[in-house]
Amino acid sequence: MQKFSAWSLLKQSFGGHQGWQPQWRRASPKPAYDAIIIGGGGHGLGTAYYLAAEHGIANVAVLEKGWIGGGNTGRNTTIIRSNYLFDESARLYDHALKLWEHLSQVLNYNVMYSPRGVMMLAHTVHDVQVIKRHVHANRGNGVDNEWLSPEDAKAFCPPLNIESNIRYPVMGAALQRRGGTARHDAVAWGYARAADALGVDIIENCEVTGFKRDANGAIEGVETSRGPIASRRVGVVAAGHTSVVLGYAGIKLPLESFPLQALVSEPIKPVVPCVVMSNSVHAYISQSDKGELVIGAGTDAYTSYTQRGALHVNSHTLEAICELFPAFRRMRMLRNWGGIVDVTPDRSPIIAKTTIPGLYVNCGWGTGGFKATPGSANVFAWTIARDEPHPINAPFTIERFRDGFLIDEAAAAAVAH
Ligand code: FAD
Ligand code: PYC
Repeated sequence: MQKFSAWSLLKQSFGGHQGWQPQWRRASPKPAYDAIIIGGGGHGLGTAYYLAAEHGIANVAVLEKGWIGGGNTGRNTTIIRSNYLFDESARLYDHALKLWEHLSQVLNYNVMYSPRGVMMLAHTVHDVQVIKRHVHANRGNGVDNEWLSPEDAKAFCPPLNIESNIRYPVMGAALQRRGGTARHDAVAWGYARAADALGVDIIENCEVTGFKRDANGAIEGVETSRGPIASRRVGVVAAGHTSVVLGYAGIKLPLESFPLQALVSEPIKPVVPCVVMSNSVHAYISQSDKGELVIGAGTDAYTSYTQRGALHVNSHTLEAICELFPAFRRMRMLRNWGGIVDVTPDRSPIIAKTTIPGLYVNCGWGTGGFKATPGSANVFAWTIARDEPHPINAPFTIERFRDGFLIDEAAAAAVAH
């Protein structure tokens, strides 16, 4: 493990990426690797890092069609929590949360994980019942979560409006204190730098366009915009585009891709001390270390690969935010953007072997995969290295959609995400 250095954290926080130049920007792919990872987001880079760090497989290439962290990893609103209902999900997301707690030290790179608390608001009797069910299930699984009265919620987040005369009055909230936020691009860069130091090749501007198979149908490499590259093990982690990539191998998955967007306000002094989420009004908010209010909504209603969403989705979100936080009515939007998320019918991910020997897939994180990054990468590396799932990702198969063993966070959702 690399040593934690307060000086390097300080340099990264205040001096960008000074002192470290990404060597891979000049790298060309080698003809063959022990493993290839398609997709240079946090999950893909993390997978390469854990393959090298925990399984001794360092002759790995991460192939990214654009630039690392340019997909959803660099577009999300960085909410981290593990308050999922089902045992399988709680195990997976809490595995990730435990890794978040030490990630800056392990990577010697400040990912700015900030456990400032994630509060989920209840506005109806149904919300109260569903959210309380989550609190009890979480506690039964050893995951922290607690129920707050409206007054306690306001004490935790003073700008919150708990007046009873608004459209969706706050009837209480669940609070996961270990939940919070992190700096998204630092997660990609931190894993990239650590993987690079262990010998992993990170190849940007390298789009995978097909697979090569041997006479038995097993994977023997990929076709790319920079030529063919050989490997007997290929992991696909191409959020939003998984169906396209696996389509090159003739595999169909139960996935749909949707735009999801977010926005930030002009920066202001610290005023929102935690993350506040509300499913009923489709809005959530936190404040970045730069001072911007970070605000997001649900997905658009139609499928698309456009990386931008419909304007009315933002308008509805902002109406809700202004009711819950009247003090923000006079704030201005600084910028907005979108990403493409791929969604399974039960809103749980797939982290699994495929029917093709040597081909593995990690997808279907929908609107909620940032929080899972370290845990997902960690168990996916295990799956690729050992050709069998880690006990934590064993339930997250493709076959569950055929056999009916769904992990139906969609039906159980206290939040849409
Ligand atoms: P990505 O970072 O998207 O990486 C996949 C990479 O694959 C991309 O860089 C892409 O260019 C590359 N790729 C695709 N096709 C190919 C190809 N053919 N060849 C080579 N490379 C290819 N999650 C949370 O937990 N909390 C949140 O608050 C949250 N907010 C969100 C807000 C928004 C607006 C969005 C869009 C998403 C949000 N998410 C959130 C979801 C989260 O961002 C994703 O689940 C997560 O980042 C996925 O990470 P990844 O590494 O799998 O994907
Ligand atoms: O998964 O917590 C989440 C989330 C919030 C916003 C988008 N995803």
